[in-house]
Amino acid sequence: TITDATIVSTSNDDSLVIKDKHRLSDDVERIVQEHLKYVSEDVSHGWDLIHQDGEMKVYRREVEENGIVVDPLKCFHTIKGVTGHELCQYFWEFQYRMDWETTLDSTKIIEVLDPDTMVFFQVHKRVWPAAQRDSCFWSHIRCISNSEEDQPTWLVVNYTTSHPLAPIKSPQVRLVANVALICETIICEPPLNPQDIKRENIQCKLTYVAFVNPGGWVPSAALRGVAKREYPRFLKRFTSYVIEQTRNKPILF
Ligand code: H15
Repeated sequence: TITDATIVSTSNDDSLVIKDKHRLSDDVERIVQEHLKYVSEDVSHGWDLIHQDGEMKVYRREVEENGIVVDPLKCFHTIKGVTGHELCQYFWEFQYRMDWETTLDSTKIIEVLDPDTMVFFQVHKRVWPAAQRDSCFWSHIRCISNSEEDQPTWLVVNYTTSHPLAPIKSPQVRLVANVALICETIICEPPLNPQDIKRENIQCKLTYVAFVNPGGWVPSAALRGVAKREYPRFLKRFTSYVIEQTRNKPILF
């Protein structure tokens, strides 16, 4: 029976999926919908292009809250030879994280809320002249079918939450974040038979957005310098990693 405690959605192959709700389901739903709305807002007003390298563009808006830098960040990239499902899977799955992350000392799963939603506790590398940071966030992966013909949109959202298994222990400071990776697969010059699609026929349009509050004062120039260096570095390293990992594997649509 389908009750208020279940969520009905469609999976990648359009079959119905029924999931039990959990204590954070409503939050997850709200934040996912916010990102889907926000992703198509353009960056022509108020955003500075802070880095460009080929297809990769990194924009930021300078914003401070009580003297703390909380600059929203929006990155666009197009990656040849991989799908949105593949990018999102490698970004979301715990087992690959330390292969591509260079800004972490550790990561662990502290709760599994449903097969697509985990709570992580991470300790970040101390990268600027300030106390070390940690983070606790739910991480959710989702496939959204737009129409019968189009490839689905895949996304991962990481959103700060509190958790009894992750108390804040000073002097460590907690980062507050709302981050999304949103991916759309494009089939170029599609062969007549879909079975014949090769990696050279696919590319993926990626949007990565991050709202990160450092959780305490950090010198503005230092923080902005770190962000300007580290986000492009992350995008480059992460996407190269996925290309490398998937090269000789069957395409995961
Ligand atoms: O998104 C990235 N990494 C994921 C998976 O590890 C976690 C991230 C997150 C960050 C903070 C809190 C919660 C979740 O979504 C890639 C992150 C690249 C980080 C580039 C570093 C920018 C440094 C300035 C921002 C503050 C520090 C954030 C690490």
